[in-house]
Amino acid sequence: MELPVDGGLLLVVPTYNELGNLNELVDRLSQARRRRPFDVLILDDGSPDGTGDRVRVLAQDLPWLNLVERDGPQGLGSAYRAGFAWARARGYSRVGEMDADLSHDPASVPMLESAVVDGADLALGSRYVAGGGSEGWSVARRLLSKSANLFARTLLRLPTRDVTGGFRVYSGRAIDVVLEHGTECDGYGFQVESVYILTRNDMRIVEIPITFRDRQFGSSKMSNKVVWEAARRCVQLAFTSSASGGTARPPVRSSTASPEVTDERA
Ligand SMILES: Nc1nc2c(ncn2[C@@H]2O[C@H](COP(=O)(O)OP(=O)(O)OP(=O)(O)O)[C@@H](O)[C@H]2O)c(=O)[nH]1
Ligand SMILES: [Mg+2]
Repeated sequence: MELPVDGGLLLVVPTYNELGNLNELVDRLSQARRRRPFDVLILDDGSPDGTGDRVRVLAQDLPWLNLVERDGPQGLGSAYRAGFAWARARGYSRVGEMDADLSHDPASVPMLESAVVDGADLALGSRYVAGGGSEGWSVARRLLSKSANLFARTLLRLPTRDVTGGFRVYSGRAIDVVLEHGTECDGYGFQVESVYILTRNDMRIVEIPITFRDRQFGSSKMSNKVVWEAARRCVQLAFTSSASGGTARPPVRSSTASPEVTDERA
């Protein structure tokens, strides 16, 4: 009988113009993986500031650091879809996501991964459970985050407190479900879509308190376009769900998962 092999964790980190954060990010990832080893994929969309070039140099001495480069900015959601498929095609059993701007502390990666090893399908770094929070944000930015969460949670009837947060570790089967059902958003709406898909598929989501810190270097890619995209998608999903009496699972679209993926271990 073939024994199940644990393919480990791949942490996907999308980057666009994050050169000012890169050295510290890689240092802190190196430290975190001493507690529990994991691999990292930086998915760079042709950053004009040379982020991709710098990652390529660093990766020469760090076998756990991988780089995928695309031509131009295609959005966070698109980067994650590509990174998730890359991970599963290579047999990783867990997949994480984290921003490159140090808003998420790499030291928390092992804690999130442990929750998945212990049986969660999604361990979500949460600002909105006891012990979690955010630092350095303006009142307006705080309000935007809280209202976006309230809007999505209410409309889609989601029990998860922080549905927009992007510091997460998924089980392999959760990643496969997200890839199979398909997501459309390219901004933070992607995070909401993933929670929605997993909730409707009865997957186990646990929230682990984290402190989010506003970026110190580089600029935010948050825009009105991204906010409207998320709002529109929530309304669309809510209508699809209520048209079917609230019992519908998200519509299955053509799979974006690589056909090479045969790993069912989670
Ligand atoms: N590959 C890729 N990465 C992106 C793109 N847009 C944003 N990112 C990265 O996604 C992560 C989150 O982007 P941020 O600009 O910090 O946006 P945010 O965290 O949603 O918003 P803030 O809370 O304002 O920081 C960062 O690591 C960005 O570099 C993109 O089009 N392509
Ligand atoms: Mg950010």
